[in-house]
Amino acid sequence: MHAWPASEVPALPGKGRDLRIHDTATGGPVTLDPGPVARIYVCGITPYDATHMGHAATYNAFDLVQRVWLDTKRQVHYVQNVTDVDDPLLERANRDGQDWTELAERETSLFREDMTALRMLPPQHYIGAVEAIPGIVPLVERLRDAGAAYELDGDVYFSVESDPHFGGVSHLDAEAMRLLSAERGGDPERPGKKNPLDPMLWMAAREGEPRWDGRSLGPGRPGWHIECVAIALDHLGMGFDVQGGGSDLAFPHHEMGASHAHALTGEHPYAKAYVHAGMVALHGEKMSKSKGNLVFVSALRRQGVDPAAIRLTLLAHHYRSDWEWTDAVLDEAVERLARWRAAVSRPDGPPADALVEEVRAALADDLDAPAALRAVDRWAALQERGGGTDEGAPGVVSRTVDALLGVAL
Ligand code: 5CA
Ligand code: ZN
Repeated sequence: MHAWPASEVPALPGKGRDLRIHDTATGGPVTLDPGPVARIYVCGITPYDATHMGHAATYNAFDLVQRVWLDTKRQVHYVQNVTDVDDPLLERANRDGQDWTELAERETSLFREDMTALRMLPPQHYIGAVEAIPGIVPLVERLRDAGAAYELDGDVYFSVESDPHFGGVSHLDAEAMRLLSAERGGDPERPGKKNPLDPMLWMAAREGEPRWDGRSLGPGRPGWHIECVAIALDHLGMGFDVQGGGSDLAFPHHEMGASHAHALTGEHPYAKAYVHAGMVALHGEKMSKSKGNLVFVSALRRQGVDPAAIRLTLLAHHYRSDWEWTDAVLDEAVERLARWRAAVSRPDGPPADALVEEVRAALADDLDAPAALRAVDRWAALQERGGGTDEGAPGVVSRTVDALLGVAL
């Protein structure tokens, strides 16, 4: 699949800082030390509805990770998937009497437009579940042949007990895992499973549903977790730097993904850090396609809201906190954007060197974007009061905000 166009990332004076970030698996901060090419996998959308602010907030967090790395002069190898075949997508297409491939294509196109408008850096590899199937089938066969998977009425399940590290990403107790598994695509109630938590790797063809050649597995379609593992192992390999997604993916998705990968390769860890963004809510509840309480990026764009203001709204919240989308938080961002634009529109202003370092320090410390915004606010306030005559300082501020925060002033 093609991704979307990249906006340019200006180079900044001085030296970038290494990223210290909260890792769900260890429950604390880790300082990442990627090689010259940092490797990141971020779980992509299931394209049955448009991009909402929750999605945008999560992708914003991982865009910042990349901008911090780029500032250290590393290259970034970024992979993202599109879950372009799965139960919720097929159910929505069925409900609305439309072709599931057309629905997926339409929503994926809209996602690309939204990501472009928000200046999110594109992945080098943007891979659909459907195009990954030829790579998924042999992995499921290998897991089965190694005794890490078993068949149940034609479906193939992964045995969580085959991985001694199982549980090491989310650290939940058995009851919590069971509840979340039922809520998030698992089937703990299905009789005949070795462990109720065992997730499906390959689903035998169902009447009226799309199917693919599964070689020795028979016709069917892939499970969700193996999709991301197949794509990540193919393009990044084991031990990549960051596995990213919203906090609702820690269990079961990232837990199962890590287990699949351990069982397949005999290596540990799958990712050096599991990084999870908080949930954005609307009217007190997590924004979700299934509940329909959504604010769409595309709808705001159509109403004429500047994408830079949308991005500033996301940046005003720490990526790990859960927060509520309101008109007021957007209004604040619109005002901030206007203040910043006015401040950089003059040829000179207060010195900017310290600001570059403040923004760097804030982001390197677990992506503290709100602290970065406060630093820029302080500079803009000084400028407003006529606080300096440094030639070119506004240009430096503008490039800093662009390079590190993805906001074009
Ligand atoms: N296709 C899978 C991942 S492989 C999936 O979870 N798709 S999704 O469309 O449901 O979500 C895409 C990304 O947005 C995930 O990282 C998810 O955790 C995140 N996300 C979904 N809802 C919210 C929300 N309300 N707030 C923050 N992030 C969210
Ligand atoms: Zn995923």
